[in-house]
Amino acid sequence: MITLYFSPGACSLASHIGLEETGAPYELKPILLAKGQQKTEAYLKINPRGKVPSLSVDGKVLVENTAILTYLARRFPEKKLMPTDPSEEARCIGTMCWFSSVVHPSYQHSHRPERFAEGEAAQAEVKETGRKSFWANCHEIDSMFQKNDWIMGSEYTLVDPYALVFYGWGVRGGFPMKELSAYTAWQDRMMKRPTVQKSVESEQNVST
Ligand SMILES: N[C@@H](CCC(=O)N[C@@H](CS)C(=O)NCC(=O)O)C(=O)O
Repeated sequence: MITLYFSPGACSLASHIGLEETGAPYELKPILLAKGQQKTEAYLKINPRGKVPSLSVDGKVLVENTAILTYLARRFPEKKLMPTDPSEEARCIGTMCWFSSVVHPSYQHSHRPERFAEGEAAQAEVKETGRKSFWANCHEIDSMFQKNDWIMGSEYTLVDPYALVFYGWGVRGGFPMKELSAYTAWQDRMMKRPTVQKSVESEQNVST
């Protein structure tokens, strides 16, 4: 049995779409960040870091989108969700590592400055620096689509659902995402995929 622990609209959406792409049966367990459910004793037993996503596969827990998406692509090779050529696969992993270690933290700085600095002035500075970095990162993502239909090239991969998370956060954070024409055209393409629609809609239907 495969179980995904997620929170609506969080970065776990990437793993949720990834799982949907496999066509395998799975169950969803909402962990509502807004209600602090990631810090409950029960969830900390699953992921002691108190973060989503977590993917439980027959009782073995995997964490981190990069690891989960790579696992799903390898576990279901017939779905061709990531290249099998080692250097092409490494290019995908490299982009996901950049998402996780640079793009995601830049949004966190702009959204949750109180986690990184004490005092109003310091927090305002962290927030402003975070906004600038996040916007620069969105421009870089936009440039990745200039010649390609999908983020890694001509083929859809599980790196695409991860890039969707940041588009959504950009909209939510009031960034002028429509100015990024290639990223926006790709987002429209993504939203036409039934797997993406299903995952996004099911998260919107979770009562928070
Ligand atoms: N690098 C991790 C990031 C996980 C992460 O920070 N998740 C956030 C949601 S977007 C979370 O669970 N935050 C809860 C908290 O920090 O209390 C990944 O990609 O899986």
